[in-house]
Amino acid sequence: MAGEPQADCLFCKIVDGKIPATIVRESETTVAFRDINPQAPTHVLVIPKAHYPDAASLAAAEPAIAADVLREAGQIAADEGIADHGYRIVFNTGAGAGQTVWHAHAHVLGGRGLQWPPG
Ligand code: D5M
Repeated sequence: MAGEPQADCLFCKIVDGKIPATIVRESETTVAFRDINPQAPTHVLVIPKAHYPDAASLAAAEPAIAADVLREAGQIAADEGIADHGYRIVFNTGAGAGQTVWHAHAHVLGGRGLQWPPG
């Protein structure tokens, strides 16, 4: 069923505490943890606890939780001290855009200059 945990999903396992992660924030509906392969001095992933394969399907099914993900991303940027200089929230969507984990997640990136357009 949509939103239910998936046994073979890495990020569902992090939500369940079955795989360790460096958790920086948690809310009723979200978890945020440091990316294992950081691309910037601050690189945190914010995920919904519910399983949806990407950000668009999350927003379509649970718009309030999608908003929670964005609010948490903004709070993390403030807490990490990257908000004043500028930071990026990225939802890679689809393999062609670099998505490798099929559980919706926002990358929060900052602490260095960020180029535009992204690669
Ligand atoms: O982003 C998926 C991201 O997930 C990628 O930047 C690595 C990160 N990742 C993968 N495994 C882990 C664990 N175990 N902890 C923390 N971060 C992890 P995508 O946009 O799908 O390419």
